[in-house]
Amino acid sequence: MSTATASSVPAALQSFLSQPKQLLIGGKWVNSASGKHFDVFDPATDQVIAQAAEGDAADVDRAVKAARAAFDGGPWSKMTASNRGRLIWRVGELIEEHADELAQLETLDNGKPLGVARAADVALAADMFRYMAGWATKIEGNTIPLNVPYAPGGEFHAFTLKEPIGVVGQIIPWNFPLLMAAWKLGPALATGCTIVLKPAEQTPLSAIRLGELIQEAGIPDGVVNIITGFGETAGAAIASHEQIDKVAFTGSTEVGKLIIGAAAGNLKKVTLELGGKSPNVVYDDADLDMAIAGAADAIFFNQGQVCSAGSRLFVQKGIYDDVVAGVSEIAKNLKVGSGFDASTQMGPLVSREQHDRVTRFLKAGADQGAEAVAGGSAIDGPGYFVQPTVLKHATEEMSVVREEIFGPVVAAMPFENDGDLIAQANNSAYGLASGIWTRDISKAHRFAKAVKAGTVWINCYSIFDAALPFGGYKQSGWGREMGHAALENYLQTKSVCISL
Ligand code: TXE
Repeated sequence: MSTATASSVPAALQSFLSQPKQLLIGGKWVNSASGKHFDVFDPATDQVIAQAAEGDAADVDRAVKAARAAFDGGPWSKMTASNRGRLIWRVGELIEEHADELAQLETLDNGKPLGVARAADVALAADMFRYMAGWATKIEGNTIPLNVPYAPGGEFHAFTLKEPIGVVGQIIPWNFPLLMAAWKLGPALATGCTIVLKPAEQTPLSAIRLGELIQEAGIPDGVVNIITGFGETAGAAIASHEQIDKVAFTGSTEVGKLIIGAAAGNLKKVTLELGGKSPNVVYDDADLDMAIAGAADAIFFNQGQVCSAGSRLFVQKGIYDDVVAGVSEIAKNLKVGSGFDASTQMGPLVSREQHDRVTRFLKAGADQGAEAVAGGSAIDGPGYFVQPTVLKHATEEMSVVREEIFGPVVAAMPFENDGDLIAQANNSAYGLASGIWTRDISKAHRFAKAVKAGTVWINCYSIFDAALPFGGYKQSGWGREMGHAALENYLQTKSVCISL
């Protein structure tokens, strides 16, 4: 591991950053009702780069009224599906047209390497809008033949209507700020819902810029409302609001449980994409070069701040030392620094809190007997950097194996055979993703069936596509995002039955 340095704010962003960052409500950019703002930091330098309006319950209420008006008889509800699809497609195009600027904004606000922001976050976000644009015209009910036992001889024509669920609240995290907004907004727009979106307080900037692009695309006023602010105030107000019909949340499992409680008031529908502690398995018959590089990428990508990160690395006994040495070698040589430095492979963590949280886990791992073969500590500031870390002698009861660290820290553990592997892999409260590296197709398929996880990557890791559903088993969440599965989250089915 070596450290790169670079300057912060790119010239192209200066003008955007110099304007006040307001809330988008009913098609207008407005101050928060309280007039308060909060600081937005560059995680690479610990410097304040902008101030965003601090929305709270009063602003959420204003946004819900705007979203309700746009849904209940507004132009959005009257628009043909085809025209809705065109506008959503246009959002995707505008993201592409502003890709460099959006990538810079993401690097500045989140810290991730610029190349990653451009190739992954921004490209996937554009693709999500385009993919969902196509679905707008393909939301269809069914005709259903009936056989009603207590109405012999009755003739009926029955069918289902698929209707948008209504006003949806969407609360998103800071690890892929623009992309998480796209995952949430895409299907909600395709189905004809209206939205109150709350970005994470650590990274509000790309969502604000996206709001401007959504307006430029011609999405009618009030369809997308954006409330920047904190979770305990603005987020909680969304989760409990009586006029919101559904809430979609991505974040910690702890807050996911709070969302469920808050949503109970009006029984709003809930989908959750929560934490993970995903097993990544290397068998001794794998292509080891590929598996070692894949295992490193599975944990160090996005500074390990990925809910599906391969944070538990299970390696077959005979090759354990070689694989641990290989992943450690990669970790030691990763260039850590500002995301704006072209040579940087790993940026800072997103915030002081996340930095301190990961550092606490590193200390707990060491105290409990895990050995850091690479890394093992924070890097001196000013930014929120930590070393890419490989832990061995990790055991199942350690907090570094049980809990989501959400940082560049992998715990490596040996396994003997298929039987203990499955038991170990499934020994987690989470079930978001998994990976397996083997040349034996039967082993790969057996694992894919037995592992309790929403995604299985075979001889690859962190492959995402707008068409491929993503979501969790167990305490990793409820429901699926992406693919046509995501549309169901935003639809109601109405049965219509006509006596002929
Ligand atoms: O998450 P929070 P934090 C995990 C990861 C990380 C940990 C803590 O393990 O280390 O969570 O991160 C909003 N009502 N993930 O504290 O608090 C908040 O404003 C309504 C996994 O940042 O869950 C933000 O918009 N909303 C993860 C969002 O929830 C509330 C991504 C996420 O913040 C709220 C992020 C409340 N009471 C963290 N409290 C993933 N699954 O990808 C907070 N929020």
